[in-house]
Amino acid sequence: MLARTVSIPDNIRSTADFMIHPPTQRMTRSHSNTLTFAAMLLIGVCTCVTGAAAGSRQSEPPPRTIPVILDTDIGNDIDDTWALAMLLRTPGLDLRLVTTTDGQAEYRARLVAKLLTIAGRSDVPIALGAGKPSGQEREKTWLDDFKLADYRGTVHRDGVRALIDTINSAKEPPTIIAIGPLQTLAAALAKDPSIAAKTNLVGMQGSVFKGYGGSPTPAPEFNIKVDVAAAQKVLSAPWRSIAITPLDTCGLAGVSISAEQYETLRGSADPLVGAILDSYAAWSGKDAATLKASTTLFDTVAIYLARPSEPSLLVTRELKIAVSDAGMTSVSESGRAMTVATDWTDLRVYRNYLMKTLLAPP
Ligand SMILES: [Ca+2]
Repeated sequence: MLARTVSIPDNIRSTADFMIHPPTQRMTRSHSNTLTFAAMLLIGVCTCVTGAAAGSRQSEPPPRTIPVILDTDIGNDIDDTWALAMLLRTPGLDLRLVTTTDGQAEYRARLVAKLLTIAGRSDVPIALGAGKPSGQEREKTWLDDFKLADYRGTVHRDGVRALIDTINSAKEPPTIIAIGPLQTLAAALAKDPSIAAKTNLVGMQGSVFKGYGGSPTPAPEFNIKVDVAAAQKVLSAPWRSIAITPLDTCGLAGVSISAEQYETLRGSADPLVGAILDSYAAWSGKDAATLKASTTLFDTVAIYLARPSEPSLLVTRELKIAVSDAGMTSVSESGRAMTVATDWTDLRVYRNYLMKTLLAPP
């Protein structure tokens, strides 16, 4: 793989010799045309459809900022890595804590720590969460010799306690963005049920009217079926609010970075973008140069759903959702009322939003 060293923030120079993809012309003519057309769409068809939409900075006040806790099984599917980077670049979302979930806490925390270090965000505490080991450590080779002890920020070994303390000490209600199986949140609720009433929950969870890949048949979704009891506990708890993006909206093949967009990312000199692409290559077990597009980026939709900017490209419905013992998340009178993102107004515009967010200056 062709690579070059890049300047990294002063506070992380000693941690590693980070490599990224070579700079190429930042934007080809075709990319430029595509983005120009997308900007026209944003202005003409749905002005300020997103907080980061073209023109929003001129005509809209900045979005209010909300404190956020990210609960992630990063290191399972690669989409958590994309989602964390997107969260760091999303206006209005102030990341206060990252908790891991679904076991393998050390491995997941190291991934978070390296990404935050590259992003120059070692101000964010990392907390090792609950769950039994469940899968391969597919991004392990990207971690090289990066140890958790290399992280200059705070690391909480008792992540469940750190989650509870962070919520209880928050001056305004935080939002938990849950993009993995729910063992850590279930453990926190078991220890201190009072946290629910102080917290908003946004999740990449479930499958209501559609299954994977837009299938008309709903299916037990991964984050639910890994620990159904945890999902039942968390998705019935008395949170201040619950909003989910189920497979109906996050599980579509179009929730991804296209081949053309991928080439634009490959040409970016941004260390965080380089880190995404390199860890994606490690995860896929392929040479970075052979990768042409992203996989489905399920978890990025939860980040989008959590942001305080309005209006949204997501169509939402207020539904009562119950989690069955088989892991189905179905509409039921006995279910918990929540906001469910069931459709997109324009998924192509979301892909452009993803790119704009990922390439935004830190
Ligand atoms: Ca995930």
